[in-house]
Amino acid sequence: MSQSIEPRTGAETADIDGDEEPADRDDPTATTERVDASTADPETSGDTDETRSNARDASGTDAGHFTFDDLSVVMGTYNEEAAIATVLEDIERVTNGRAEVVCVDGSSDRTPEIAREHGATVIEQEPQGYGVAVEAAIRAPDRPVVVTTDCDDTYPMERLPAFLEAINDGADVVSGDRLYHGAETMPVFNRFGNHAFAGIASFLMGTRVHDTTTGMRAYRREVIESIEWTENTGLSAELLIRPLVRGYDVQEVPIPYGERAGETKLDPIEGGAAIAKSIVTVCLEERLRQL
Ligand SMILES: Nc1nc2c(ncn2[C@@H]2O[C@H](COP(=O)(O)OP(=O)(O)OP(=O)(O)O)[C@@H](O)[C@H]2O)c(=O)[nH]1
Ligand SMILES: [Mg+2]
Repeated sequence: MSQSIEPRTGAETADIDGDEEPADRDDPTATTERVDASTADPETSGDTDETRSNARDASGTDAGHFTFDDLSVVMGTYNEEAAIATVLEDIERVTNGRAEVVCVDGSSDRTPEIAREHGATVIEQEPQGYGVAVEAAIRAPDRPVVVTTDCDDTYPMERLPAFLEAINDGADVVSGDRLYHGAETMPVFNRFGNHAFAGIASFLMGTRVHDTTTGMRAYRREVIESIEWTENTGLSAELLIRPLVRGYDVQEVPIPYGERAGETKLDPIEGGAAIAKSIVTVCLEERLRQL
């Protein structure tokens, strides 16, 4: 199934939740719409989280009827032996084995073997950082909807139906917001940094966003293919910022965030500095592009 996507002109200054931060986050019912996953897959739905949208009116625009057969779930995998079986089993269960799974792998442990045993397509690549792996993983399949995730059991694969449903309702990008529910399993330094990144990006874009560095998002493939990506450690922020400033319908959906299984691959100081630099660079590039 394929659809043509045009950026929505005039959405550049739209607020992603249309309201001030404190009121909205304390009272989600005030400004949010709900995502009902039931039409994506009745057996695995049940998501009740709220969706914050920058779309003034998403009705009737680019709505589709994608199923799990149209979905690729992709990830970079780097020595994720402790988590990969759980992550792939969750995807299999939630999508009834219908989603395609692609892992771009740089591991020296048994991660790629476990991935293949679970039916994933494995692309081997020297470890070169998060963004190099994830961009390759996003580009490898050709299904029209792509979901990224980390292979560390932190992200709720149970929400895949809700993400797909939001795409079917007209979203171009659906972004899992880990900070909405507090992200208590996230190290305090990272949590502080992620709030700061969202604040900086919001200020520079003139649009409120809440979690710029989340690893779990759904994208329409055409959006991915229409934009040139430049960042590595900061790719996650770039994948949110460029579509948003260009007027695509980007929605943030609150998600729970679990404890990481296995070792982190991100150095908090070095990685954090790289992400901050990416956010400033990408926001300024996109604002200049608007002139
Ligand atoms: N192939 C490949 N995958 C990578 C590389 N760096 C990170 N990854 C994967 O990218 C995903 C994100 O890395 P994480 O270590 O979870 O980074 P993070 O989410 O910022 O940090 P945590 O809070 O510890 O989860 C994981 O699935 C990693 O295995 C790399 O150089 N190559
Ligand atoms: Mg992670």
